[in-house]
Amino acid sequence: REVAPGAVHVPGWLDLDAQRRLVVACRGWARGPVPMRRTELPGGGRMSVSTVCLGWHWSPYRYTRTAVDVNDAPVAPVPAWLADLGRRAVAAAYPDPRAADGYDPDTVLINFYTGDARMGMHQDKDERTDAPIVSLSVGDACTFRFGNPRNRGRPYTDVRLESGDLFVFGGPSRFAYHGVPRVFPSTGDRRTGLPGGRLNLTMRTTGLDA
Ligand code: MD3
Ligand code: FE
Repeated sequence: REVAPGAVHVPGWLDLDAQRRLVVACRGWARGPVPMRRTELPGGGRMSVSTVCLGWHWSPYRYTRTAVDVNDAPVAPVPAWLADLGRRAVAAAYPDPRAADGYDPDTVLINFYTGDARMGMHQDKDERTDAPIVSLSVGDACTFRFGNPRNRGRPYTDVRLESGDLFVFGGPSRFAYHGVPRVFPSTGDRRTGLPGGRLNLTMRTTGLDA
C-alpha cells in the first residue's frame, strides 16, 4: 500500500521465522561490541528509545565508525544477509524490477521501544544520499506518524505498524518528517522471541566512504 509517493507499507512481509532470526541477531548486537543504550541528546536529555547501530554509529547528528558517545568501540559490521534482506525489501515494495539494483545499505539502526517509549517528529538527514530507507518492525504494534517534508505538524497520516511489517521510504518521501507517538504494549506475538516491547530496524545508505 502506497501511503504517499515513494512510501510503501507491506504488512506482514516477514514471516515468523524471519522475525525470530532478527530477534536473535539483535539480542547479540544489543550486548556488544557497543551496548544498546538510550542516546544522549545535546540538550542534556535522553531518548526514550534504546538504539544500537551496525556499520556506522549514529549519534546526534552524525555517523562515525566508533561509538563516540558510548564506549568508543568500533561498531559491528552490517552482515551480508541483512543487506540482502534490505534488497529484497526494496524489490518487494516497488514495482520497478530494477528498483533494488545496487541497493547496498551500509548502516542499520536498531531501535527498541518499551511501552512508554516515543520518537518525536523528525527528518533523517544525516545521510548524504537519497537512497531509500527500509524499516522492519517486530513485536508490539505502534502508531507510526508519516508527515510532510516541510514541518513537524499536519498534514500527516497515522499508520498502525505490526510485527512483521515492512515500510520503504524513497523518492519524495525520503525526507518527510516522521515519528512514533505511541506503542501498544502486549500486542506482539511472543512466538517471535520478544516477550515485550517493539524492535525496529532501519537500513540506510550513508554515502560516507567505505
Ligand atoms: C520516513 N525510526 O530511526 S521507522 C529512525 O520505528 C526512525 O523506530 C522509527 O524514525 C522507528 O530514524 C520509524 C520508519 C522510518 C524511518 C526512517 C524514515 C520512516 C522514515 C526516513 C524518512 C522518512
Ligand atoms: Fe527517522
